[in-house]
Amino acid sequence: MTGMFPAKRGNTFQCRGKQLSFGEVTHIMGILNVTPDSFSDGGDFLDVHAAVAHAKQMVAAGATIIDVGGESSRPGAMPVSTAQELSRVSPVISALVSDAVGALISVDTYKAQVARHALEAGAHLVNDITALQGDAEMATVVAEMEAGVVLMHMKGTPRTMQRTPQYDDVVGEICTWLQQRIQAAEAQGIAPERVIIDPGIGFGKTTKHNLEILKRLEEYRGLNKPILVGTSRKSFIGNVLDLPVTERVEGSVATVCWAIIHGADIVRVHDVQATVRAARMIDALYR
Ligand code: 7PM
Repeated sequence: MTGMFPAKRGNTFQCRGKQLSFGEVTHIMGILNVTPDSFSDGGDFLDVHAAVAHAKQMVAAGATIIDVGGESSRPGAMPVSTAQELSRVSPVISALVSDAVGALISVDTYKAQVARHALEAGAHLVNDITALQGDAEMATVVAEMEAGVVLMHMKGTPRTMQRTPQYDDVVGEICTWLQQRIQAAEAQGIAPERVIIDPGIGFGKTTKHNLEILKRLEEYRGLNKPILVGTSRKSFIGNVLDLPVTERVEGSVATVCWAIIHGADIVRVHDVQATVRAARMIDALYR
C-alpha cells in the first residue's frame, strides 16, 4: 500500500452539534443550487419546495452533506448582492433544518453576512471558494459560530480564473497555498478539527492541471485535513470525453472512484445516487 493513503481512520469532524467521521466511508456532498429558475423572467423566482424536495431526495440517496448555494461560481458569472443571496439560501436552509433532514448543511458562500445568517438558521459549515479571503469578516464568523469550513484553492476570481492559468508545479503550489490558508484559518480561531481542504478542480486550472491534481491527489494527505474534491460534470471531463455537460455522469463517477482511491474523504456532486452506489463499492474494495 505504499504510495496510497486511505484517509486516516477515526478522524472526526465536529461542528455545531453534528459530526462526521472520516476514513470509514466516503462522504457525498450533494449540490443544491438555489439560483432563480431560468424560466422565470427577470424576477427572483425561487421554488423553496422544489429545492427542499431535491435535498431530501439527495439525502435519501445517501448524501451526508447538502451544499446550498445562491450565487453561481461559474467562470464569468456576475456577483449577486448579499441581500439577494440571503433571500435565496435562508428559506431553504430554515426548511431543511426544521424538517430535520439529517444531513449536515453547508452554505456555499464567500460573504460573511450570508454565512452568519445561514449558520444562525442552522447550517453547519461554510463552503468558501475564496478560502476566507473574499471577506475579511468570514474567519471571525466561522470561528465564533464554531462552524466547519472548506478552504478551496482558486487562482484568480470566478470572472478571471480561466484566462490562461499557469503554474510551475500545480500540485506543489496548491499544497503550499492550502498550508498557508490552514495556518491563517487556525490563527484566526477556527478549530483545527473543523477545517476541510479542497484543491479546487476547475478554478483557474486547465484540463491538464485538473488531471495532474487528480493523479497526485495523495500529496494533499500530508496536510492532515479531510480532502474534498469537486469534479462533477466539469469541463475537463467534457474535454477528455468530448461530451456536453448533460452527458458527463459516467466520467464524473469515474473521477470520484479515482479520487477515493487516492485519498478523497468528501466528493461534491450533482448526481448523488450514481455517485453513492459507486462510492460504496469502492469503499468496500479499498477502505
Ligand atoms: C460552472 C463551473 C458552474 C463550475 C459551477 C461550477 C466546487 C465548489 C463549485 C469545488 C468546492 C460546480 C462549480 N465547484 N466548491 N463549488 N469545490 N468546495 O460544478 O470543486 O458546482 S462551482
